[in-house]
This record gives sequence, C-alpha cells and structure tokens, in this order.
Amino acid sequence: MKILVTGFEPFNNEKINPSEEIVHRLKAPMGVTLIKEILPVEFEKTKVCLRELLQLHQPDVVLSLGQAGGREEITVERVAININNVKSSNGSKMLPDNAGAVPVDEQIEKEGETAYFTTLPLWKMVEVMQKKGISAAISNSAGTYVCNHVMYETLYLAAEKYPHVKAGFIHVPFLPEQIAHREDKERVAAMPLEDMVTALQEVLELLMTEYRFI
Ligand code: PCA
Repeated sequence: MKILVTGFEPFNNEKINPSEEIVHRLKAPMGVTLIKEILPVEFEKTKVCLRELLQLHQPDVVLSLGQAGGREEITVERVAININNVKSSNGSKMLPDNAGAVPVDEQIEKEGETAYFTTLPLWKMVEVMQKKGISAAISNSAGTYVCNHVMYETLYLAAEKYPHVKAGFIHVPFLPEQIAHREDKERVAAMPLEDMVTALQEVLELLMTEYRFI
C-alpha cells in the first residue's frame, strides 16, 4: 500500500515548521511505500499540488501534517470546512499566506460539500499516540487557514475522484526552539521533535495495519 504524507514549509515569520521536520524523519512501515512531500503555505498552489500528487502517486492514504502553534497536544482533526479565511476570529488580525493571498470567507470549492469529515480512524490514532506517553487529542476545528484548505481539498478530491482514498490531517505543537526567544514562553506550549516523530511513526504503523488489505 501507498501512503502520501505531507508537511508544510515555515510560515508567519517562523524559520522552521515542525511538520516538515517530522516528515523528513518518518520511516516507511513494512509493506508500505511512503511518499513524502512538503507543501507551500499557499492556498492556490496547494490546490494544484494536491491534484498532481494524487494523480501521480495514486496513494491509498493521505496523511497531512501542519503546525498549530499554541496547542499543547498533537491533535487529529475531525473535520475540514469549505472556507478559506485569513482573518482572526475577532477580526483584529490578518495572516496572509506565503504568496500574500488574503481570502476572507471564500468558498474553497463551489460544488463541494459544506464540510468533510476525516476518513481516518480518529480515536485509534489518538490512542496509539497516548500509549507511547505522548499528549494527543481530537480537534473539532482545523481552522480556516491553509491546513484546513489542504484537508478539505484532499477529502473533496477523494469524494469526487478517488473514492478508495482515506485522508486526514494532524496538527502538531511548536518545537521548543520556536518559543525559546519569546517573552511569553512560560505560557506557550511546545513539544520535542523526538516525541512528535515517535507519535507520528505510531500513526503510520496503525494506518498500515488498518488498510494493508485495501
Ligand atoms: N499550519 C497552518 C498552515 C501551515 C501550517 O503548518 C495552519 O494551521 O493552517
């Protein structure tokens, strides 16, 4: 079986994105062809990239990873919504993507569903990480930025064109070095890279056992 695992380049003035570091370190479980890709933090480009990647590799499973700075746990996303929006919830800030795009409340796919649920086994994924002693939880919102966009697009493509493809998204916290220089570092969560890699390697092994016969 084939698993496509994606991470992201850095964004929002960071020099590093933990999701990219994790992807580089993951190993293919036995019997799995693991394809690794680092995506740009750009709404438009990721849409094109995902179409090309699914067409080219024909994966059975797509697992995408991204940074959710401030979260304490590794979080498995339940749902992706049909909205691109860079405005913060109280409207006070905008975070342009790495190409400078600033969509506000734009639909991702005119013909798409309002939302898609992950087709990966949420609770089992959380449990295998917790069993390794790593903080993990379900998240009920992937936000409205590029991560939600990537999760939505993948599930949209799966629903429309690749019905056998299982797909989902995992957000990871900051790395310790990302918060070391911050004044509020006492209050911002971080997790060592080693733990994140251990957790995600467990998730890959789980996905292999869940889907090896499809
Ligand atoms: N996190 C952002 C986009 C890229 C990333 O790593 C997000 O949560 O949308």
